[in-house]
Amino acid sequence: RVKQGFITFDHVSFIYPGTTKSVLSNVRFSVNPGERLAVIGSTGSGKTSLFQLIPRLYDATEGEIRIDHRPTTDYTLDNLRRSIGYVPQSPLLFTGTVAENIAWGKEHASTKEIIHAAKDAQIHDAIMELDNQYQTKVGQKGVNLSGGQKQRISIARALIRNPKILMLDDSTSALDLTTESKLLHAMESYECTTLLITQKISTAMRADRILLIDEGKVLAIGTHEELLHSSSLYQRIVTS
Ligand code: DCP
Ligand code: MG
Repeated sequence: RVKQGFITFDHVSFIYPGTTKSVLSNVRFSVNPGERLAVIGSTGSGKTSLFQLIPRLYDATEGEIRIDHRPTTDYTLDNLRRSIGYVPQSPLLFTGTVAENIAWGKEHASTKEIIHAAKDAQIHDAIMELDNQYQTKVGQKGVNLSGGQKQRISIARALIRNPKILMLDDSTSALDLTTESKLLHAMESYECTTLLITQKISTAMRADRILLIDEGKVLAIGTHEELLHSSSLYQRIVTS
């Protein structure tokens, strides 16, 4: 099958509705089908905002975003979002069981698929330690889970839909290095285009390429080696 998930940002600028500050300015880059791109940049640089434009949680103020050569505005929102597995920076679980939270958004998910996604997301073992395992109630009225556990349930929720594009917003920040490594390895079998925002250079280095953004502008995109040679900010981040 032809790999899908080609993403293009074509001169994209963005201002939040009702504000005047330009959060993204003239952003342009492409991500190849099946490529893994790490997005790095300091706090407030616009990483989450950039992510939110892809499933059209907001629309670009100027420019165009295309997926597989079609503007995102040409897709129905339903079709667009169905093809994207988006794990937000602070994922929300709804009141329901762990299994329901993982299966959310996928019709007729089988127990086997739920467990498979949970294993890949490195959350299966923790679920098995809960009182009622996959039937444990979570969300506002359920057991308290750690931020990292919620992130991994949210990752399982994204993986189970076998998305064309997988987007992780700082989703591995709470994980220890071994668990993160296992997760990134498991994700490789999904063949989706992956965008991951991370604070950790060691994580970014595992991607095919790195996008460095600063104050809403793309400063550099390339491999770790390329950025070391081309970007003084990147050099500073790596050596700090
Ligand atoms: N912003 C805004 N309105 C919102 C969200 C953000 O005006 N609803 C502003 C705050 C920042 C800028 O947009 O000045 C970029 O915010 P992002 O959340 O996109 O920044 P990051 O994701 O890069 O920051 P962090 O690393 O802290 O998550
Ligand atoms: Mg953010």
